Amino acid sequence: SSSGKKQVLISLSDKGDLASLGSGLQALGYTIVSTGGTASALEEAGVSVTKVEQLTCFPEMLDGRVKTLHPNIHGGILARRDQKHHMEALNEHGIGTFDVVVVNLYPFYDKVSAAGGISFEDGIENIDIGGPTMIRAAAKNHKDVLVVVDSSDYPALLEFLKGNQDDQQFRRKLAWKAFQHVASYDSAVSEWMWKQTVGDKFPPSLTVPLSLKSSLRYGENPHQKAAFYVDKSLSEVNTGGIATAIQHHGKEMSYNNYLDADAAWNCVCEFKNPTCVVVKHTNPCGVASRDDILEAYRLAVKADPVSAFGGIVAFNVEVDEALAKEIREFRSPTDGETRMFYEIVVAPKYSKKGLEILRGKSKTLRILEAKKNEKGKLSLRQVGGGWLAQDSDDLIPEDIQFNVVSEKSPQESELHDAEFAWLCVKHVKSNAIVIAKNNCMLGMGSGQPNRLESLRIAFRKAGEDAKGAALASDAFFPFAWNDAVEEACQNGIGVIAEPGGSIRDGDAIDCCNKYGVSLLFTNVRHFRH
Ligand code: 93A
Repeated sequence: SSSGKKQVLISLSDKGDLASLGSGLQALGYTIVSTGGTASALEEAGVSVTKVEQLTCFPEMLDGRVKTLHPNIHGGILARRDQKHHMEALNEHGIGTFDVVVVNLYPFYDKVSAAGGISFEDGIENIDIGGPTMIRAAAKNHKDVLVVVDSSDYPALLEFLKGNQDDQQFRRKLAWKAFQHVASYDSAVSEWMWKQTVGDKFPPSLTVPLSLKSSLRYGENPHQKAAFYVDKSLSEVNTGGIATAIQHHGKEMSYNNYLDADAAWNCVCEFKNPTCVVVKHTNPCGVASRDDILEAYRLAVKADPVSAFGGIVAFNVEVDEALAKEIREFRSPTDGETRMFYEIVVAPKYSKKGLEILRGKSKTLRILEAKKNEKGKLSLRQVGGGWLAQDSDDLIPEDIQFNVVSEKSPQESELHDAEFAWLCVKHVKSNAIVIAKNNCMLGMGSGQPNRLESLRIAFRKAGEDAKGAALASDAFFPFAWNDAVEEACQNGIGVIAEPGGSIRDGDAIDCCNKYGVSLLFTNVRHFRH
């Protein structure tokens, strides 16, 4: 400062940990300058503080819109200490320098996304102007001004100030964080503003910056570097999905682990009854719902034990002691001997005992506790030079009509099987065919460049069990005769569910009528490219 005393500027909306920060800085001999609410909070904590108005010789104006926007504040942040004329200018005007700036912003995102929402006017008033200005100024001049935007950095800040070694890396890291913070803040404001002009209609404004969650050991393959980012909005409000899952145990999650766990979790969350889903390479290879979750687990593994080995097992119910034991002990149905091995178990909850038992299964087994994905999220995928955006595929069976188009009507149980198969097929990569019966997926064919091939794979897996079962196809059958529909009928399928909408629909209907099979048109498609 002009008097040579070390000064820190503190202006916080989130006043968590303020008292310890304030007393820590005071103990180190800093003069603390603060805005109204922050100053009161510091005084209450017994920390002496200089009010911003004393420096600006201006009252807070315009309902607080102008508090810190003043040369006596910004001169003290932005002046270059190594430029003689900068320091002379400060002296001339009696402006002191700031060594540290600690600011967090009006909680704009929380306010506009609060249940019930807020009015347009309130949204506007929650746009912080002075705060980002101080943060950006301090971050620009980080060589001489430490900028802190995150309360988890307070201890490191105090440690740094105690030592007398300078560290430009530390300063740069804080500056990086500061610019990230302001960028994510402004993108939240801009997205909200966009919605105020176009409503929730497409296309959305896409400015969401991502925040780095962790570096990954490698990508899809060991020669590819990789990292995991989360939506900034995700880290601000703790929403669901695999990105916010808690890992209780096991080896570090890999790039492919995240993809597979996401697929398994998304699929299992579709079901209302206790369900187990086994995923391998992002495709469900076993799905079963049962009142008894132990049985559901065994059935899901049995559906394709070879694929299930080394797979991801997901549950939509708590993993308790009995289930954990079953996961630990269950032997591969292929040889009846080898204990099943998995990469990941994911569930909404674990009992204490359940977790303890699973931990004992293997050192590496990743145990994830996840929260349900939020509906209505945007789905983004990268292509060369750009991004594709779409609504996530949130359709549930209740949204879908299963219209009977064949002469034969399905029995109640067949209709139920068709619905179950339909829920599964949504999560299988196109071209997708699922065969299911009695709340259990018996076979699936995925990712083949033609539907007939997927169908053949599904039947091969289902074997004799396919008789009387339901078959779901993620898109319509382009040709019926001598093709997929006929082959399904010949294999003894009981009911077929498909979107319909092909110019050859008539052929498919004729074929089902010839074989006495029920055919249901859903009018919706579940491609998954
Ligand atoms: O209204 S502002 O955009 N104008 C300003 O000049 C200003 N200065 C600080 N917002 C401003 N702030 C913000 O006030 C800070 O970013 C901080 O979030 C908040 C702290 O206010 P108080 O100390 O009165 O609780």
